[in-house]
Amino acid sequence: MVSLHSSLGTERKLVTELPGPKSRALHERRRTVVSAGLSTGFPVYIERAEGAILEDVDGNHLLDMGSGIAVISVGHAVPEVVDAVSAQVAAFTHTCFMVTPYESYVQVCEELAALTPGDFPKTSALFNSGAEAVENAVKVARLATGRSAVIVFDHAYHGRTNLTMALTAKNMPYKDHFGPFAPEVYRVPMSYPFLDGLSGAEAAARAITEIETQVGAHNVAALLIEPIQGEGGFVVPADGFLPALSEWTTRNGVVFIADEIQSGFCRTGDWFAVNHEGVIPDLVTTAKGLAGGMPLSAVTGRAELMNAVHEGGLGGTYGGNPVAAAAALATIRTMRDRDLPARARVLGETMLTSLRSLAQDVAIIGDVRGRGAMIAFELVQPGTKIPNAAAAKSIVNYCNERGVIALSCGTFGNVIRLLPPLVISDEQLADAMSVFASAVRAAG
Ligand code: PLZ
Repeated sequence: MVSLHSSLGTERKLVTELPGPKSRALHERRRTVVSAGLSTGFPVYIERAEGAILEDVDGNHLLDMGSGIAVISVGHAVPEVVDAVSAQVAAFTHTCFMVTPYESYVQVCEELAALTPGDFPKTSALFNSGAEAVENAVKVARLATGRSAVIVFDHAYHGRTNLTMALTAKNMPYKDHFGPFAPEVYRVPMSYPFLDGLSGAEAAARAITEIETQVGAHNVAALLIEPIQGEGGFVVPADGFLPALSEWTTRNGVVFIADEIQSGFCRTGDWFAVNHEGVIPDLVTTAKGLAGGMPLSAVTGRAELMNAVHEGGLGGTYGGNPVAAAAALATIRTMRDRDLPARARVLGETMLTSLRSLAQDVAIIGDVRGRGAMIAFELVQPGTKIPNAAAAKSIVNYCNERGVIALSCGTFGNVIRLLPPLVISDEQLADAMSVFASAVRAAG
């Protein structure tokens, strides 16, 4: 039984090699009962966590630089969320909002309406996973416009369900042999400044020309985009790209859907990544950071679109579950009280400064980019832009084996992303950055 009261401390601390003997035994046990279709970034089995520290079953304390893929922005086991969730579990865990509703669902929707950009009436519907939110945003856009085509981008990631696999760009591991995929999905080029060298306006014109010539604006229900791409490689589009697309959608009656599932909720130093360029989406999908680790997602947007759906057209057994809703309310309160957007900006400056100085000494870092606490570096063959996935793999392994949980991403698997909990301390971040630096030097 895990003690709920003793603190884990704040430092990385290794007491066995990683993975330790108990983790190795668990990993062996899993083989007989867990589908081989699930990958494992690093097979250390976790027993407890606090702030930015993970404690594994062997008693090692690891520093979390991935936040469970951008979920634990408020930190692990933060008291505000623990208390809210515990109280809600004791009160009631489920009724189904479609059967007998409860206030916390309404409160989450009030928060979403207030926090998402745009000064107009907004309504929301709550779901469980990011993929489910994206699917529902597309349902709403199709119904509201009476059109069927959906525009997505190179390097996009939107989920693993049938429709969202179609929306996702990368074949392996997400799509291979899982087709046939949903129709009426059209992919156009993304703005990827490091690789295409185009301005935002040029990249937008390239995408818009493809849409108009290959699909026809009047057939397009929605344009769906991650304002900063996540799985695809932390691709930050050139300035002006998102505003130009947004303006084009408005002119053509196309629903602009911002997928803020990875970039939203303070991650980029603002509540949403679109805020940096003043872009106002018609619909926003959120999940991950929204509920401090509980499964919750949302579609939020213009009331006239969201309310165009016939009664009963949106829903699900668990969507907006009361425990997840309580977690979201506590998470949002914590983000506000601790001004986590500001903290994300500070963390981002520290990470960028450290990575940029490293990039001057090593030839394998081709690009350093990101915003707020969503930072990445892209690894290349020295002197070229040819992807270097082997270097990324060796950097991730080096960090993991030293107790710093690191994640890669990118269509070519050659990008390392840094996604610390926003409550990580300066000392913890300095420790993590020094391990990343040694890892890069070893790989270079
Ligand atoms: N949209 C922008 O980042 C989830 C995927 C991990 P779900 N990203 C992590 C994996 O390999 O499955 C994501 C995202 C963006 C949608 C999703 C999908 O969110 O909660 O995983 O369904």
